[in-house]
Amino acid sequence: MTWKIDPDEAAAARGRLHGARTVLMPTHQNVDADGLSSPIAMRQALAQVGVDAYPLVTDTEIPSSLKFLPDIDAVLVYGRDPLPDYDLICMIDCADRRRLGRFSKDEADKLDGSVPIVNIDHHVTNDRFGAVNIVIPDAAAAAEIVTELLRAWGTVITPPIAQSLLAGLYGDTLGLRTPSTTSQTIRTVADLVDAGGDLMPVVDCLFRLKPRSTVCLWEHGLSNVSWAGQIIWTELTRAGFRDCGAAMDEAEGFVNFLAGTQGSRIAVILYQDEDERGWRVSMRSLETAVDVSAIAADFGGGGHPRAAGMHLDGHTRADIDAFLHRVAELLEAPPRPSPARAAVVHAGR
Ligand SMILES: [Mn+2]
Repeated sequence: MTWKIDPDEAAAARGRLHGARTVLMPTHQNVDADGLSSPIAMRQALAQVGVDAYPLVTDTEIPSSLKFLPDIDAVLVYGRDPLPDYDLICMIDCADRRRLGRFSKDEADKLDGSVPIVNIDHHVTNDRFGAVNIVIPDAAAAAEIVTELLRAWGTVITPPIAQSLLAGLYGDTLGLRTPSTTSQTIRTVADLVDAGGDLMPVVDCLFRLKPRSTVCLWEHGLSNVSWAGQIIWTELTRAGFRDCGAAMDEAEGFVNFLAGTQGSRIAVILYQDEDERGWRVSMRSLETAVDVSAIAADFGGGGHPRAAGMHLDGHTRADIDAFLHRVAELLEAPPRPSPARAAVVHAGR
C-alpha cells in the first residue's frame, strides 16, 4: 500500500510554514521519538528558508532516551523556558490539540483559532483541527509524512534532518517491526540512510541502552503481573517509580514486552497518577482482530489499533477490577470505533 500527500495540501502547508515569522511546535503528552524528532526535522527544514521554529515539550522534561537527537538543545520545555512570540502553530503527531499538558489550558485562546494551526499527523482519530491538515493514517509515523512533505517542497534533506526522521520512523515502528511498516516505509528509511542518517545511535538509544533504574522498574512490574482471562496486566505504582528512582518514560517498552506473551490477547499497564487518585493506562495487542483504540475509546481514550491509551479515574481495587472486566467484555464483543466522537489521548505511538 502506498500513499501520497495531496499536492494542494503540501503547497498550503508550505505557504503557511514558509510564510510564518515564528512557528511553535508543541508535542503530544508523554512525548516519544516520533513526536519529538518530527518537529526537530521540521525546525531544521524551516531554518533553510529563514523561518524560526521551536519544538515544545508540553508536559514533562525531555525524555533521556531522546537526548541523542540533533538540535535537542533548541527544544523548549513548557514551564522551564519562555515561549517565543509565535504567529503559527505546527502540530506534528498530535491527534488532539487539547491534550498538550498545561500548555493547552494556558494558551487555549491561541489553540482555539487566534493562531492558525498546521496539523500533520497519522492518527486515525485525528479530527482535522488545523487550518491546513495533512492527516494520513496509513503512514507508519509522522516522520514518514514529514519526509514526503520535505521532498514535495524540494527541501534539502541534510544529515541531521535524516537523523531526526530516522529516529521518528524507527521509534513508531519499533525498528520496522510493526504491521504499520510498509515497503514504502522501508524505502524511506533506506533513503534517509543514504541522506546521511546513522541507524546505530537510533537503535542503541531507542531499543538497547537503558538506565539501571529501568531494569529495577521492570522487575517491579514483572513481579506484579496478573491475568484477567486473556488480558495480561500489571501496575506500576508511584512507590515503584520512587523506589527505583525511575522516570515515567522508562516504562515505555515494558507494555510491548508483555504484549508478546503467548496466551494473551491484550497487554495492559496501569501507571499510577502523581496524586495516586487514578491511573494512566497503556494497552497493546499483537492480534489484528483486536482494536485497542476502539476499546480505549469506550473509556474516553484513543490511539492506534495496536497501541492505545486512556485515563482511569479511581484508586480502589474494585475500580481496577471493574475496568478489567469491561475490557474483557469489549474483547469478546468488539465495539465499533467512533473516531469522530472519541476523545483521544496519544498512546505512545
Ligand atoms: Mn507517531
